[in-house]
Amino acid sequence: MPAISNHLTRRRAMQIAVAAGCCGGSALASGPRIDQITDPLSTAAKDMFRFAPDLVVTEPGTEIVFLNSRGEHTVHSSPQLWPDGVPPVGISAKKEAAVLLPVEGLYGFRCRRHGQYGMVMLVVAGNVSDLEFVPDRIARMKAKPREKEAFTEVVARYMALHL
Ligand SMILES: [Cu+2]
Repeated sequence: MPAISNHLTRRRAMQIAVAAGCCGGSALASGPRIDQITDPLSTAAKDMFRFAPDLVVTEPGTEIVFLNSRGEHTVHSSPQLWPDGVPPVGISAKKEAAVLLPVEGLYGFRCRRHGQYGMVMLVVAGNVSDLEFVPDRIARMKAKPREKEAFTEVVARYMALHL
């Protein structure tokens, strides 16, 4: 990329960041922010539609913010990977939406449209180390194989990185 173009891009990014900081007026949480991405240059469907990041480890009581739940992407809780007693989540047609994680546990999220291609993500709130129940829960999901694989992969990544 030519230097001038790079410079302009950075400058524009700075302007946007400053504007958001001074005048955004948002009452939303400042917790982890999850973007929803459509990448038409990707060669694999699982990368073409994705949450970024797709793994967040945080504490109970955190609010996370989902961006770009518009047009084609949604954020829906996965009932099999969801703490008991916590209300389900369904976000669509929102530029920005906060989700409170009230208790310790695993919070699985999927895009209702692209979950079948593996567009899922996992939030771990608290110190969750007993994951023996997870494979059975994933097996019982009413989901396409690719979605189950994606949940299995992200849970394995959490275990490898944090346990
Ligand atoms: Cu999607």
